[in-house]
Order: sequence, then structure tokens, then C-alpha cells
Amino acid sequence: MISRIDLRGAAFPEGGIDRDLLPRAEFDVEAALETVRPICDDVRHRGGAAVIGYGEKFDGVRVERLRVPDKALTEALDGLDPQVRAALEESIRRARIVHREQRRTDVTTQVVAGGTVTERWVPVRRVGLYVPGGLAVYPSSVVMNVVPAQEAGVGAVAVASPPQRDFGGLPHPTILAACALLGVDEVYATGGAQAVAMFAYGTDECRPVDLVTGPGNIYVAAAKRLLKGRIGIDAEAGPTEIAVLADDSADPGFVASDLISQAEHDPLAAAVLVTTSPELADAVDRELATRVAATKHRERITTALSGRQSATVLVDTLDQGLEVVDAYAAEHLEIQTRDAAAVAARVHNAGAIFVGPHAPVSLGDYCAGSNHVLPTGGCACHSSGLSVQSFLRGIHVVDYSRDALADVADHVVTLANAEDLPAHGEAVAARFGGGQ
Ligand code: HSO
Ligand code: ZN
Repeated sequence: MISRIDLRGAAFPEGGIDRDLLPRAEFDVEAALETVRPICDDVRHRGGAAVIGYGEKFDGVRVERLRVPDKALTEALDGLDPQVRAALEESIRRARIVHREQRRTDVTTQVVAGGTVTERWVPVRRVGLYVPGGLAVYPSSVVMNVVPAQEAGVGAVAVASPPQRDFGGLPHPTILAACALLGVDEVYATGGAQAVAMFAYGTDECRPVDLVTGPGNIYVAAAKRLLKGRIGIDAEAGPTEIAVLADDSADPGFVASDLISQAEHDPLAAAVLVTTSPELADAVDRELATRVAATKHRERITTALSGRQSATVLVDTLDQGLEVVDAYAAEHLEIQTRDAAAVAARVHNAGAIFVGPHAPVSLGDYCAGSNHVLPTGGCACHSSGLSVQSFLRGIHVVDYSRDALADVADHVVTLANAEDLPAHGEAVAARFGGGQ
């Protein structure tokens, strides 16, 4: 069900792997821009009425108000299955432990006597977190967005999630319960591009935000791209991906079940096995056949595994395997080899790395303490997953005395003149009786 790319022997490209050699899902955000542009414009001009109208059109339910009443949040928490509540609480607890450590302290550097530069870390004031409501309901994504924002010290956290027809136009009750557990009381029943536009432009019910984070479908990604600049964004999340780098010591059942676990998200999800062992590849194929047939979402999984975005890549050596996974830059990368920690330490490009047989991606999805909002589509070669840092800005605070400025004034004037910007130099000279 999963195709093979054989890079053994002479097939391994000399001079490095070309990214296009590797499988990847088609995710054309550019094309979706034309669809979302009029929606965003409409929300800009007509505000909440437009947001409500698009909810009716796309989610099939018309709401009176976008803001979810406090009572609905409390009721959702009261109605939450106690086991789900306990699991969410553990997920939150572990995420807090990890994210709390990511807080940054201000650093003041004495550049010269009387001259300092301080890097002051300041949280974004108000953020909008998007929580999808499509094929699956992800209260875990509420945790992964809200915890770093709160640990960063963001003052106002608002959540948007699509209205559900089956729940009277409210977002899914588990989403609401997760918000209540995290102490978030500003929740809006809206999804898609209109939710991002609501956050960017504001409406009578929702004040505009500074930053929008969270995963979503292609229209959410397109709206983020369109409105970026007016708002900050985390990333344009694409379909989820798992890559596994394995040698002959890997357990084929573990490998197969992990590939399946992420294929479960989406028919466009990608599962890539990179291995030095053709025997392991064959064994994984056999495991996939039996395990996929026995799992609940087998159609979606079969489509994902047999799609052009998924493959088993055969290589001769682990070094070659590392080249392949670096070129692929997976959202999630598992290392299932001998001495896995040492191999993992050599990886350059991945959203998150899962080391050895007992760290499956689904642990990270829920309860490792790590964040599951990660760069997709190869963006892991330049971007990181969501963290406290995503919600902070480093502001340079420059503090120089008169003497310290005097010491360097000539250099400033010289550079200003070299750039033909004499007024820059004059601004310094004016302090010392010069200039105009
Ligand atoms: N694997 C997804 C996150 C997730 N999994 C949520 C289950 N629920 C993207 O990292
Ligand atoms: Zn997942």
C-alpha cells in the first residue's frame, strides 16, 4: 500500500538529495487565496454580521452571537467525561513543566562604559488561537496553543473554533471544556478564513488581536498568509507528516503503527519510512496490511499511505538515511535505530524528534510535555514549533551616556555619510554643539 523509492547503490544522488525527489502532499495555499480574499474583505467591512453569515454558509449553522457564553463553558466542563478530564489535566501539567522552562530572562549587555543594550522579552498583548473542528476534534490543540501563550505571559487569550450544528451552534463541547480547564473564557464560535479575519480586523464582539496561532485547513492557512503583517502568525500548517528513520533493529509493528497513527489525521497526511533494511521494509508492509484493515479510519489511512506523499525509502547506510530525513525536514521524525540518541543528535531538520522505541509521535501529540504544533511541508528546515518564544518579542533597549555617545560619534557620522544620509550624522553631532 505504500510505494517504494530505492536509493541504494548508484541510485543515491551524488551531491545531495533534491527535495523534489521525496514525496510531499499537494497543498496549494496560493490557489486558496482567491477564495479567502473576498471573505476577509467582507469581514473587514461588515464585521460580525459577515462572520456569522459565513458560519451559516460553510458550517451549516447560524448563531445569534459569536461569543460563547460563560455558562456554556461551565456546562461543558461539568459534562466532561472524568477520564478525559484527568488525561487533559495531565497533558496540561506536563506541557506547563516544559513550557515554563522556555521563559526568557532579559539580558543587559554592557557594550562600553556608559553604554548598554538590554534585550527585553515582552509578551504579545492579545492573541487569537484557532482550533479546527473538521475531521477530528482536537482539545489537545487547545492545550498546545494556550499553555505556551499563558506561560509567556500573554495578557488576553481568545479562542475560535467552528460552530457545530449538532451542538446548537457552539464549538464542540470537548473544546469548550478544554478552554474552561485552562481558564480561557473568551471563546468564539467561528472557523475558517472568517475566524482569522475576525481576529485580524475585530468585530463588535471581538477586539482585534496581535497574533494568530494554531493549525487549520487550507483556507485558514490562506487567510493567515493574506492577513500576515496586519497580524503575526505562527505558521501555515499543512497536512501532518511522520518520517521514521529505522535500521534492522526496529520493531516493524511499532513502525507500522506509528505510520498509521499520523495517517489517521487526513487523507493528505504523509508517512515516510527511511530504512537501511529491506527486510524491515517488507515486514512493515505486512504489518501495515493487517493493522490498517483493523483500524477505525481505514479509508482515510489507506488513502494517506497509498498517496504520492507517502513512501518507503531504501538506503544503504544510516548516513544516507540522515541525508534523506534532513532533506525531507519532517514535522515529526522518529529514530528507531541502534543507539538512537546518538543518531538523533545528528539530525538537522525536523519539527520534533522522537528517540527510540518508546517515544511514539502520539506520546508527543498528547502527553510528552512537548508541543504538537510543528512546522510542516519542509518548513522544519527554517522554523520551529510553537513555544513560549512564539508569543514573545525581544525589544532592544538602548541606553548610552553622553560620554559613551561622544566616543563613537565619529564612526556614526562616517557611516551616515557613506550611506549619503548626512542628517543621521547631524543628529549625533547636534548633541555636541555641531550639526546645523
Ligand atoms: N499530530 C498532530 C497533532 C494531534 N494529534 C492532535 C492528535 N491530536 C499534529 O502534530
Ligand atoms: Zn497526531
